[in-house]
Amino acid sequence: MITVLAGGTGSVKLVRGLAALTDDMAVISNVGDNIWLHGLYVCPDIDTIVYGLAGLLDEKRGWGVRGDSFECLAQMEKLGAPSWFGLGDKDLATHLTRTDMMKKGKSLSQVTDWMRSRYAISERVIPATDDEVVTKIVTDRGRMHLQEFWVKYRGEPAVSGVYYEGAKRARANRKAIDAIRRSDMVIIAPANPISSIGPIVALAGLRKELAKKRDKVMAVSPLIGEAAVSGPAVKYMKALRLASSPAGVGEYYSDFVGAFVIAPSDDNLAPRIRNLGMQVYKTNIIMKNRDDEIQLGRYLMDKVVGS
Ligand code: FO1
Repeated sequence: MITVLAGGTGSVKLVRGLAALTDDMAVISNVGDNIWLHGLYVCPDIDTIVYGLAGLLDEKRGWGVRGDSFECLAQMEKLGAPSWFGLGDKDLATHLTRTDMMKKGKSLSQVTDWMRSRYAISERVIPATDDEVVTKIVTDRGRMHLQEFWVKYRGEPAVSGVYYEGAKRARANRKAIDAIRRSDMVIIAPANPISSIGPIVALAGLRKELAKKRDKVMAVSPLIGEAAVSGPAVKYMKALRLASSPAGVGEYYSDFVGAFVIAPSDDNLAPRIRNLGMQVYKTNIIMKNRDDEIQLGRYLMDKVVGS
């Protein structure tokens, strides 16, 4: 069995590649970018993974439902409601139903499991916690929700810190802990280390469980050289005084990751990463199409079988 720790846009490609190769996979999803908007609970990373596995994802944007319209949002704008977050009409059906179910007492895990069955996905998608953990960005325009920083302000403000509100008192999802325990291998997807993986490993119960099987935990670098494959990873890493390179990501992961996969062009960083007590593997980590996704998935799976 394989467990993947995942964010959204960057992670879904690898999750899809692995899903094509195994029937026994659990995905532990980040919840730090979940946001209450218009009275609805929106869970971007969970939805990106579910839509991706269901073949519904808008591949160009990397979020939302393919072919969606934005009539409701346009009408809300006319009514003077905040419209900075692009909620599509079909996507709204997910948020409406989820919020209704949660208000009637279902947990986020139960709702996510329901989504998986409605969208006919066999992989388990497990929110890292059922409690609320919110990724907040400290900027020169004040502290704000990650979505405000990234979408409303287009990632423009200067960043001096990142923290996970609620993470200390949140309980790690029991199912996520069980999945890690039962797995032959845990893979950390090439996601933003600070805003996608950070909120997951900020949960003490999960971090402890990963550290216990560190030699079976393998991370794929989200960076090649100094450039983030997607998103504002470099900006967050600089704020946390981490080197904005695969070596910086390695440092951030070093207490719970035993093997790190980097691009061949980052070979020069391999000794620094090995010094952190990690094995280093080099292969193509850019996934431009389905073949690349499966190829990287197979490469990672072979490492476990071969070990
Ligand atoms: N990202 C944007 O850049 N602009 C949007 O308007 C936007 C809307 C949106 C709606 C639903 C959803 O699930 C994701 C959405 N995202 C949007 C992506 C999201 O902001 C982030 O990329 C993720 O939270 C990071 O993983």
